[in-house]
Amino acid sequence: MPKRVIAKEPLFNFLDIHVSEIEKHPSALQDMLYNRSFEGMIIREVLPKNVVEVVVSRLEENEGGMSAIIDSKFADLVKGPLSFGENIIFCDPNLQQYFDSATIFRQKCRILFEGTLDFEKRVESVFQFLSGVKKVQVPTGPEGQTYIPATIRKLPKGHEFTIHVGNDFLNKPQSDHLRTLVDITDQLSFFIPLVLPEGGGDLSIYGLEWDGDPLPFQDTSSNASWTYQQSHQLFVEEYGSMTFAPGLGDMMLFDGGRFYHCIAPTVGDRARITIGGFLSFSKEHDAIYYWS
Ligand SMILES: O=C(O)CCC(=O)C(=O)O
Ligand SMILES: [Fe+2]
Repeated sequence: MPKRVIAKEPLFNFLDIHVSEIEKHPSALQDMLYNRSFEGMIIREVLPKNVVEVVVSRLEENEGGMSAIIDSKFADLVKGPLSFGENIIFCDPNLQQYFDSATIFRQKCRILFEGTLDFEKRVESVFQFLSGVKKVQVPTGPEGQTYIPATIRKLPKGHEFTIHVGNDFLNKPQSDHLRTLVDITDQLSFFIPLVLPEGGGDLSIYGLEWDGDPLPFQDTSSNASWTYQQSHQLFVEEYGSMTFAPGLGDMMLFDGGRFYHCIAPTVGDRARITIGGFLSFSKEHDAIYYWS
C-alpha cells in the first residue's frame, strides 16, 4: 500500500453552503483544483425539492424515457451502478456509441426536467458563479458530436460504487480527445441525489491521493476493484476518511480527481439515484468543460 497519508485534522476542508450563497465563493473551483485550499463543498438545494419530486415521479413512471440508453455492463457483475446515458469511463474507446447515447440523453434529460428548470443551464450557472468563468460548456467531439453533460446513476439494493479515483481516467484511451481540450491537472466530481436509499449510499473520501500508478486493488483488465466490504475499513485505518450524505437536490462537488473515494452499498428496497459528472478547466483556463 502506498503511504500518502494527509496528516491534518479534520482530514479535509469542506464548505457547506446554500445555493443562494454561491456568489460569495467566486473562485471556489480554482481553489479546489489548483490552490488546494479546500477539497469540496455541499451546495444545498441546487435542485429545489419540488423539481426533484417532478423528476423522480417521471423516472418512476417510465424511467423518463431513459431506459433506451441504460448502460449496465458492470452492474450485475460487480453490483455497481446502472446508468442512464453512457459513462465515458466504460465506453468503447472510439466513442461512437458514447456520442450516440449522449445525443439521446440530452433530449431525454430536457424532457425529464420539462416545466421545471433546464438542468444544463442550472449546473452551468452554479459553475459560473463558483469560478467567474462565463463559458461553461459540454465538450464537442472531433466531428461536432456532443459529450454527455451528466449521467443518471442508479444503485439498487446492495449495489455500490467501489473505490476509485477520477484522474486515472486521463490515462485511458477514452480520454484521448478530451485531453486535447482540458487542463489535465485535475478534475472535480459533482453529483446530486434524486432518490436516497433507506440506508447506506454515503460517499466516503479517503486521505489517499492518486499518484499515477494503478493500486493493487484495481484490476485494469477486468475493471474489477475491491468491494466496499474489502476496502473500507482498511483504508480508514491506513489513510483516514470523511463520509458525506448530501440530501435530495443538494450538489456534492469535490476533488474526486485526486482522492480515492467510494459509495457504500445501499440498504433497503429503494434504489439510490443521482445525477452527476465531472468538470475541468480548458487548457487556457478561459472555459470550463463538464461531462460524464
Ligand atoms: O454517487 C454518484 O453519483 C457518483 C459518486 C462518485 O464517485 C463521483 O461523483 O465521482
Ligand atoms: Fe467518483
